[in-house]
Amino acid sequence: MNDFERIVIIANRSPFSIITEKNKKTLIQNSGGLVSAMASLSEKMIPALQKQNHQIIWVGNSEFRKADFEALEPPSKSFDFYPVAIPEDIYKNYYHGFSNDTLWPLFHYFPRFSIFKDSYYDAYVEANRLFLKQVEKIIRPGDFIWVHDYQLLLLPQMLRKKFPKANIGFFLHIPFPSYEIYRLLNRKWREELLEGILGADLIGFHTNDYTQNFLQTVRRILGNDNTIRKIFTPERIIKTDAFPIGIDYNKFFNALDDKAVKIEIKDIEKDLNNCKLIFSVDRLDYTKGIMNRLTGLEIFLEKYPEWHDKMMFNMVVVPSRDTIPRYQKMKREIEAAVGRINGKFGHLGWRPIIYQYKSLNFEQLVALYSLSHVGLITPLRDGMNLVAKEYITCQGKNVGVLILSEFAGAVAELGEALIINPNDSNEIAEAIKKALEMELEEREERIQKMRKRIESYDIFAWAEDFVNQFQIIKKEQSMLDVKIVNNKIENRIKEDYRTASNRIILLDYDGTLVPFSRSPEKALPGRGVIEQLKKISGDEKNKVIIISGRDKKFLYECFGELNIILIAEHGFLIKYPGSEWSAESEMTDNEWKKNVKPLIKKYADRCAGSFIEEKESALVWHYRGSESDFALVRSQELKEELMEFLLYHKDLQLIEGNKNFEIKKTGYDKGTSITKLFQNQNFDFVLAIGDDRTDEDLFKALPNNAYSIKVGLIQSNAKYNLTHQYEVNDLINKLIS
Ligand code: GDG
Repeated sequence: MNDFERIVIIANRSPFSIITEKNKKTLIQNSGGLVSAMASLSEKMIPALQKQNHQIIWVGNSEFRKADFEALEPPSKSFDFYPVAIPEDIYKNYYHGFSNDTLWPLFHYFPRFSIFKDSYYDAYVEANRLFLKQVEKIIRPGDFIWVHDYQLLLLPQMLRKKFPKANIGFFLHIPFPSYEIYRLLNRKWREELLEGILGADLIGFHTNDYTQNFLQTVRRILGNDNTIRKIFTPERIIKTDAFPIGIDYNKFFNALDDKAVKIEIKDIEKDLNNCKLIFSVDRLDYTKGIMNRLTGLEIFLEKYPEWHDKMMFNMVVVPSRDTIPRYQKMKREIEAAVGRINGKFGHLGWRPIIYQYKSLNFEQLVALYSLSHVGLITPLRDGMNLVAKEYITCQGKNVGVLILSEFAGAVAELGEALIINPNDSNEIAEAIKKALEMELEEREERIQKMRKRIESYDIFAWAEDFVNQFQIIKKEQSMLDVKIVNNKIENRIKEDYRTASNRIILLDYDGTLVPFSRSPEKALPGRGVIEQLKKISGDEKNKVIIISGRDKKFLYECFGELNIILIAEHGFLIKYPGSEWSAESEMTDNEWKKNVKPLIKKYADRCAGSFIEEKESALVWHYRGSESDFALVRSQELKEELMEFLLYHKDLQLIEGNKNFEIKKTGYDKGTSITKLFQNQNFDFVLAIGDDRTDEDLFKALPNNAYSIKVGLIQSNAKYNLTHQYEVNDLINKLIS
């Protein structure tokens, strides 16, 4: 973490609450996944940070002011806390509303619970703005800003707009759902939320599945492609990755030797009456599968009466959001089910379920983890589930068995648990029996394997991994920064242009002179482009060339009237002003098209929105107009078939363009076609601009003094990059003005 001056954590939750007891105010540390994780992290980091003069700053929501917190003794010196005050009416719609009644159910695959209300979203935007206002006052250059969770999805982009160079990481603690679920959000919201997240440089999720869901959703909603989990926006490369959050392993493991924990263990043991203990603890929430767990237990008790009097299920439900009617209803249902099951199977000396609606202190929690023979964790969806990891870590002499839902993110790392589908009550019942009856040797083996993993990727390794990956992506971004045409480079180009007397300017068409369009015939040069081309080609010191993959008809219709050299079909055809078209190489054999066309046609027919373009020298399959994911699959299939075909046709080549595949003869390209132009010519200013892969041949063929510019932030043979297509027109205008 050495490269950053300070870490600024931004999360809705504040690490502390102020409570008043007997007229005395005290500061307590809040519970919950994120606060536990970050508190452990900062506690471990504090000595090092202080030595290096570094700090952890936490910005979170609270109704109290900073001075109120400073007046009280903090439970830990982990954080320098800056509260964000959110007026009550906004908070209600932002937190209980959009965060917990729209996003939370939707992201946990409960779309029917999601409420879509404009007033919720408006408050969400406002609350994110209030966070921005507080952060603005605190941050300094060099800070690492780490935004957390679903309450602040808009904040990364808000920060980016104000501080384009800021170091911004984002981590989502809940699942990122599939595209089909995410798209249920109103169009405006779903776009703005994704753009909000994309303000970060590094975006972390718990699992690879959530990462893939996010990448697919971004591609389908915003149209940004990705490769190896990197998203390319015009401005930046953004990295996404899986960082399965860990726990403070040593804190839990060492607690087993803690005196207070041992006392708790003795106390609980007394109450167990030699029964085997099944344990669960979770916040009151419909995602946690509490009712499913009870149904599974009921079946177990029905099917296996031999276990009556020999087991006990201690189910701790931690109060949460219980002012919301849905949660109140769920609580009543849970309590009714517990009463019914106890009534059905229990007797004076034994009840199968010990239900507690309260939170436990740390010692009680560890004691229960360590004493229980079975940890029963059955969420219907859970981002990660730290309880599962804590349970494994705290296995003492009993060596328990973890039963874990396949819908918890933790399952990706805890494959040795008994994995169940929480919707399958019979499976839960069987898993309980299996767990209770499992031999010690097998239990030990399973626990050891999982424990090792939890130990080596603990909360600190998680944070370090995130920060390391952050530094890597920042380096990658800065390598591109160096190449972006900034003011200094632009002035140099302008100055060299001004003083030169024999200039050559080579311009690609689609994606360079004009933006892409869904149908190529609609991507026509506007009046502005024609005017600037007229001007630049009207200067007798200039030789202007449009070098494109387009066919000769299109180029002639657009530019035939201008004093411009036209190169069509990626260098196959060339036309000087006032002359006819001539082919760069002989194209006597067009037989190959007869074989390739039916092959491509098959894919054009099977992929709605795609079509074939036939050029003199080439066949092109365009799929920009198709649904992107489907087209990706079809394009990979077509590629495979074409590659096989090309194995036997060495005179042909496949060019993967921007949303198109082109099959053409080998032996000429944009590079070869311009070599003639440079023969016996001594240009004192060379400028070439292009965005496509075919422009790479052009860039390679240029003399050393050339200014070659790639449009888009992609690695290239060009010397420089421009971020957006419209900047090409701006640059040309600057040269001619
Ligand atoms: C969100 C995501 C993700 C619970 N009851 C007591 C208590 N706890 C502590 C546990 C654990 C934490 O709270 C709960 O963490 P979870 O991960 O199970 O669940 P969420 O609060 O929903 O957290 C979740 C997490 O963020 C981290 O990214 O894993 O998927 O939903 O640490 O020990 N602690 C004490 N008494 C209790 O009664 N002392």
